Amino acid sequence: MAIRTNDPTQLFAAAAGGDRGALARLLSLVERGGNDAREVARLASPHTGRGYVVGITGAPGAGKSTLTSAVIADLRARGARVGVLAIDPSSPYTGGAILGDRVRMQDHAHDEKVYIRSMATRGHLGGLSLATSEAIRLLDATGHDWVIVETVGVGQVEVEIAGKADSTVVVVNPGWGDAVQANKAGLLEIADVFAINKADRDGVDATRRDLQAMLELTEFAEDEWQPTILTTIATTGQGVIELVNAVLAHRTSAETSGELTRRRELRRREELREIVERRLELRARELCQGAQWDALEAQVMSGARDPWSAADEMLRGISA
Ligand SMILES: Nc1nc2c(ncn2[C@@H]2O[C@H](COP(=O)(O)OP(=O)(O)O)[C@@H](O)[C@H]2O)c(=O)[nH]1
Ligand SMILES: [Mg+2]
Repeated sequence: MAIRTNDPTQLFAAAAGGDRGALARLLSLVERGGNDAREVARLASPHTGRGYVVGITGAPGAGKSTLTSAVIADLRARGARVGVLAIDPSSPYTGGAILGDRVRMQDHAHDEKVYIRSMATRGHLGGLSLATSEAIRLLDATGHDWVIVETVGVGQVEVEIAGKADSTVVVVNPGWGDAVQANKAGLLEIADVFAINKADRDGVDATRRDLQAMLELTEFAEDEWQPTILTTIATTGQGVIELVNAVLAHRTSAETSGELTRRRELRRREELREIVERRLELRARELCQGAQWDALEAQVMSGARDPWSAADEMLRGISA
């Protein structure tokens, strides 16, 4: 029976028991931000750490959604429960890209053990980045063995989001320059596995050479993971088993070396810092208005007062 409440505690209990409707509502609370989102974070936190987070990133049209769909099929064949977040900040409101993602993943629409969500982040306190962290935490805490996060790897925020994963797959295409573009976007640094997708097209060898040449410029420590480069044809599923195996190999390596623990600790620390910064930012915006502000602003504008001491006076109120 569908649950008809917006109480986070009840919703969380239902979602943990496999109720997808309850999970959908919790994710909506997360997207909206505010007190309910905080409550969801509080409820989910103690139950996290079991799910494994895989980021799939790359340029628009590289085949990320098609590849994600094929990866879901493989993980399902291995018996796993899978949650997917499809994030495209370049078109948060039009829904165009999101609709495309939906279509490409609709093979799994009726699978009870697959949950796919397109993220919209209107109004969330910390924007896309914090909302994504929350949503990952929620999917992890509600029993998803794998959480796949599809992001467009263009732009600093997007690359940051891609970096929230335990393993990151960077999708490039054959042909001259694609690997170079990925490098410029900062994707080389976060890649654990490269998938040269659309390997049914010309130029696979050139792209592979480009990637290898760029990786050769990177210094790797002796026990450090060196990114795997492999080829896929997402539309037929070719190479997808190998891709999942490469992610599993990276997972094993990161678990053994302690890198996974280190990455997760770093992520939590970054998130904490981000929350503090966002809240201070909001508080600052609140401070820069009202009667006291107007008076000080007028004094500074006329030159009667220097801006530093005026700022000091305003900031005295910040702890209140
Ligand atoms: N020829 C070919 N086309 C592909 C392959 N993978 C994806 N596509 C096509 O590329 C287009 C973009 O794919 P999509 O998964 O939406 O890319 P995204 O924007 O990275 O998520 C679609 O028309 C797919 O059918 C592939 O391996 N080979
Ligand atoms: Mg897509």
